[in-house]
Amino acid sequence: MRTALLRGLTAGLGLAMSGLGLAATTATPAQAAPAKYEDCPTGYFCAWTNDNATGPMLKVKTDQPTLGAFDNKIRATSNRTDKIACLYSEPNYGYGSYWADQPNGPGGGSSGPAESDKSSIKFVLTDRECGLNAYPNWYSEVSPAKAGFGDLNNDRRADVLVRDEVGRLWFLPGDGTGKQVGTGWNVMSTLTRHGDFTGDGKEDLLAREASTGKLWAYPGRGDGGFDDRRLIGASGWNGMSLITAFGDLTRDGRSDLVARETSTGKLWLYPGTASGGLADRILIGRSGWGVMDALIGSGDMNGDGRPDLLAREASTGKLWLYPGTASGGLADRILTGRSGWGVMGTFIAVGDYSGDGVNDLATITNDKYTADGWSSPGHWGWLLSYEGQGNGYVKDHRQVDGDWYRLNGAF
Ligand SMILES: [Ca+2]
Ligand SMILES: [Ca+2]
Ligand SMILES: [Ca+2]
Ligand SMILES: [Ca+2]
Repeated sequence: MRTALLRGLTAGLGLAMSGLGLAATTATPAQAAPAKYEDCPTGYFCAWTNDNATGPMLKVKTDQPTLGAFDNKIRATSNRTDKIACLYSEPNYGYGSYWADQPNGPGGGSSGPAESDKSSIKFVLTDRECGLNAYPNWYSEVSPAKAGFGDLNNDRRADVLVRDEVGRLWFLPGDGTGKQVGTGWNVMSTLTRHGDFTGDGKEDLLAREASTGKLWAYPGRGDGGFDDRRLIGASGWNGMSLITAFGDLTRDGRSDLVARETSTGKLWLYPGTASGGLADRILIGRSGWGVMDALIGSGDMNGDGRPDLLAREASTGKLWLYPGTASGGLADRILTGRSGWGVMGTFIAVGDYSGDGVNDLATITNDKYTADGWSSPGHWGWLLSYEGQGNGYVKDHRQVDGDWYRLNGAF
């Protein structure tokens, strides 16, 4: 089945505002597949010069910067590869418009005039890659001091990990580039990082495996990549609905973990230990945490040197700050974000990215967001910057980039 350029049809804003000016082409309804579509063998992308898979057939499985006799002649396609075929209106993958043609089953395909301006074909793993990099652009400034978290490669620049829709993990060092550091991460239902758990001074990644409820530590190598994982939680972690690496609340130099228990609404602290594991848990929130739908290990936000916890209240969209205390608990909360935080799909807490030494917050919007200057919601995938003020509050948001869409999380 052909899928229209989703961005162009449903959200267009991001690309339009970044000047690419995509025009969505009109989709034709799926048609019953005539037998000719079945001429396309498994592993190939096929195209025909006439509707309904008739006429001469193009059969390819590698990128085609030009289409020769098929240039501007394609009227029907069947994608029997296991990749998305990007069909561009210009040669060399240039476009005024493009289709992201999803893989078809045997005999599947689509046809119509919408295909007829296509001049090049590229095969990719995710929809994003028809028009963008697999990863979004992340920029950060050098911070005056090491923060101890949010910096996998220890260069004092806050970095971000992004998981794409096929489970590849990308390391974004903060200069707009990205490096692939893993595959297969879609088996994890939680990814979180905040500082060093293994004791080598390098930040690590923690992950909960969806099928087993096991909690794994992936020791950071100090370059954005990870060494072989270690089991730090043998079972039971599927009973937790929110898990976030938090920073060192117990003041022993090791990062700790907090988790909200689904059945009780209790908040537990799991202290990191000298051997790189987790000690017996400590109850730090007796009740009431069930109303929260996001926990964010933001680091110290109120300037007392102790890590703090941000939590979003689901029903109100309020953002609360729970200051970490000297005794390893949480003090009375303050309302740091009055309302409106319900439009955030993802929170990114990687410390100071603005370069002033004060920890910041970033978010990626969900489809309830209304972008500045627009009247109706639906602008998902915007990166918003909330610079910290150092007193527990953040500055007004800045709309940074509309191309943080079609990802499977940022950490
Ligand atoms: Ca860094
Ligand atoms: Ca480490
Ligand atoms: Ca604090
Ligand atoms: Ca800052």
